[in-house]
Order: sequence, then structure tokens, then C-alpha cells
Amino acid sequence: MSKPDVLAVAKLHPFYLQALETLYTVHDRTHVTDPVAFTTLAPRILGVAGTGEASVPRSLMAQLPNAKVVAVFGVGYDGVDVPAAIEHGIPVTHTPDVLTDDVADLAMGLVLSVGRAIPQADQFVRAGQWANGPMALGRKVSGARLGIAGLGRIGKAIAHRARAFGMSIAYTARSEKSDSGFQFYPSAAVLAANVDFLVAITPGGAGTKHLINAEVLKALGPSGFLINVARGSVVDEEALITALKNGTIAGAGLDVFANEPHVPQALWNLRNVVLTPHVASATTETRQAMADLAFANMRAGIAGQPLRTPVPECMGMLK
Ligand code: NAP
Ligand code: 8YV
Repeated sequence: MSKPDVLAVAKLHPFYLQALETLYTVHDRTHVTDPVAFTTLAPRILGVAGTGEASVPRSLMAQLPNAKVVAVFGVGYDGVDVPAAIEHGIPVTHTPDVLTDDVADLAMGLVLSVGRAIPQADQFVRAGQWANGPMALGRKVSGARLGIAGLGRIGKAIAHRARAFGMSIAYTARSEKSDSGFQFYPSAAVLAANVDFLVAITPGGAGTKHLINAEVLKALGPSGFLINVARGSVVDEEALITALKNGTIAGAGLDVFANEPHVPQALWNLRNVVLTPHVASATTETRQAMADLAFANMRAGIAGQPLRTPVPECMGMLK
């Protein structure tokens, strides 16, 4: 008997793909590679598998009359048109919590990397420069002021780690979290003006596009560092490059970019940045947990059972 059909809208992580293939026939981006064949296939598609950034637009959902679930491998789901999914009766799921520790760990790793210039120090030794004299001094991290744009699951986990470094913590979010014990500022610019390290960890999408703009970078100032582990869209990348070149800010640690996997050459050429290729959740343990949860959501959705982790907008939906 043939297996039910699901559509992968992005290149899936092998852990997720292998799990799906035990129960389903996975069609890898057929809607893009063979749109004509897809018109015949589309009515058989029962589930859509994606990544955090993968595009699931309204036009695709309109082609999938029998889809029962979109199961995203990632906590962010800014590529999915959720209002359209709800209109088409297709609940959207994601993988919150299981990746929180890893992303917070990488955020702190970037704070330390930019403040103490760890990758640059490694390069300094490898290039044989040590014999010519010492490196330039770094910026002390312990006791510094940390600003967090987005005090959600991951933002709170970053704050928890930063406390162990004796950092003072302030944040911005859509609403104040009075039980957090941290200083709230109503805008990213005011937050930036009051911290040494500013970490962006909001969702992507229209609501946060260029939340970190030229004004925020100016407020962060010439001794301030920006860390972005959110989405590339959250930072105005052109304004950031200008600020890094001009010394408007001291440096940046970036895990996400506007047009991944393409990183502007201007960033490659700068000495005061640390660049990682969207790896904040990329450990074996966490990618397995994400795959398990995304697969569980796919199975539940296709079986018409309660979903493990629907996105907030789809809570209570079941098709
Ligand atoms: P979450 O628990 O939903 O937290 C999101 C936080 O962002 C909330 O505090 C929210 O404020 C705040 N926020 C939303 N819109 C905002 C705005 N316009 N201005 C200021 N703050 C805003 O999500 P999470 O689990 O912490 O994940 C956050 C994001 O991290 C994901 O959506 C994803 O984009 C990114 N991420 C990246 C990686 C990576 O590999 N680099 C990995 C995982 C996640 P309220 O609490 O007031 O609503
Ligand atoms: C993943 C992410 O790397 O969870 C997210 O929102 O950005 C990351 O954990 C991504 O979703 C997989 O491509």
C-alpha cells in the first residue's frame, strides 16, 4: 500500500526527513521544481513540512484542499502565512522550548566572542602575529549591561545565563513583564541607549522588520555591541554595515542574515564582526528533539489527533 503524501517546502534536516519517510512519501519542493506535476499531486498532500524560514504562502495553501497540518521544524514560523492557513483550516505547528537552551547558549557565546574578540584572537595566533606584540584589549563582559529585545522563552533563558556573569539586565518587548525583575524600556532605541550589549531575540515577520535600525544603532553607541540571533529581517542590515564601518557601534555578532545563506561581502570584510551560519539550535541533541516534535505534530495533524505544539494563533484548531 502506498504511503500518504506530504510536501516538504524546504530542504529538511535529515533527522526530520528520515522520521517522515517512515510513514509518508515526502515530495521535496515539487511545487517549485515541477508545478505541472504538482497540480495532480496537490489534492493528495495531507501535510506540509517546513523550516522556520520556509515560505508557505496563501497561494500554496489554496492548492492543498486536503492538507491537515503545517509542521514547522523550528520555533519561528515567519515564513508561514498563518491567517491564510487558518482560513484554509490548516493548523500550523512549531517546535518551541526544545531549542531554547541552545539558542541562549549561542547568544551568550556571541556576547563573549565579540566582547573578548575570541575568533579574532584565534586568528591572531594562527597568523603568527603574537610574536610581534599583544592583541588590542577586549571589553569586559562580567558586570556589563545587557539589553534583550524580546523577553520570551529564549530571551528569559539568555537573561538567566547573563545573571551568572553578574550582568545587569534590561529588555524591551510588546508588553512589560513586571514579574521579571528586569528593567523594561518601551522601545529598542531607549533600551540600546542604556546597555553595552544588545541582543535581538524576537520573532521575524512584518511586526519586527528593522526593529533594530539606524536610530537604535546610534543609541547603542561606539562602545556598544549588537547580537542578532532572531531573524535577519529584525535588523536593517545596510544600516548595520554602515554603523560597523563608521564606528557608530563597536561590533556585532550575527547568526542570522537578511538573505540567507548569502552574507554581504561587506560583512565578511569587517574585523569587528563575528559571523555564524544560523546555527543557534544546531546541536545533535536539539536537532533530534526538534525533529521528534515536528514529526509528532505531523502525525497528530494527519491522524486528526490533538496537536503537540500548535502556534498560538492556531491553539484549539483541529482538522
Ligand atoms: P517567544 O517566546 O514567542 O518570544 C518572543 C518575544 O519577542 C516576546 O517577548 C515578544 O514580546 C517579543 N516581541 C514580539 N514582537 C515584538 C516587537 N515588535 N517588539 C519587541 N518585542 C517583540 O519566542 P522564542 O521561543 O523566545 O523565540 C524567539 C525567536 O527567536 C523565534 O521566533 C525565532 O525567530 C528566533 N530563533 C532563532 C533561532 C536561530 O537559529 N538563530 C533559533 C530559534 C529561534 P511579548 O512577550 O510582549 O509578546
Ligand atoms: C532553525 C530557527 O535553524 O527555530 C527557529 O526559528 O531559526 C532555527 O532553530 C530553523 O528553523 C531550521 O531551519
